[in-house]
Amino acid sequence: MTTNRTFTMIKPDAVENGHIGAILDKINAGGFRIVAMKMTQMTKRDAESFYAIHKERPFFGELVSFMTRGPIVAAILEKDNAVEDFRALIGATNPAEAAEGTIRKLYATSIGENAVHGSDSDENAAIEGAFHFAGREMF
Ligand code: 3AN
Repeated sequence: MTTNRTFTMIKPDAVENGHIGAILDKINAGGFRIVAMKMTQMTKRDAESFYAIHKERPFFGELVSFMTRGPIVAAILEKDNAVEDFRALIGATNPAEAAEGTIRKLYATSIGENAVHGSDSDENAAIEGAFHFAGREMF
């Protein structure tokens, strides 16, 4: 089943570099409605749990320390075909391979510090959204 929601995080690098506003502009211009949003900081335990699927990957430790080093902006976004359209808007994982005009091309610095997260499936969008937000925080 396809749902119309995805989950995103503006990651610590983009927050540190002052790109929250520019990234939210791209999200609005891309036709996404913001269903839920907050600035927060993940604990080590949060990040290890959120990225548990990557725990055997060589970059797992680096990923956890990066994602916990400062605040993030977490949000749930709504649009028809949200997961796929948002991944197109953010661009490839590696900014060097990301298409012109994508959020990662514009604001990411490396494959590890790549400015934004976007869910890779409807199932993960629901899991990741519920990880960060209670039902009463979704509008
Ligand atoms: P995406 O975020 O595009 O779905 P994934 O799911 O393959 O990419 O990776 C999750 C996160 O892990 C990435 N956003 C990035 O921060 C980090 N990551 C992925 N590949 C590498 C790598 N080769 N070296 C360091 N960090 C990586």
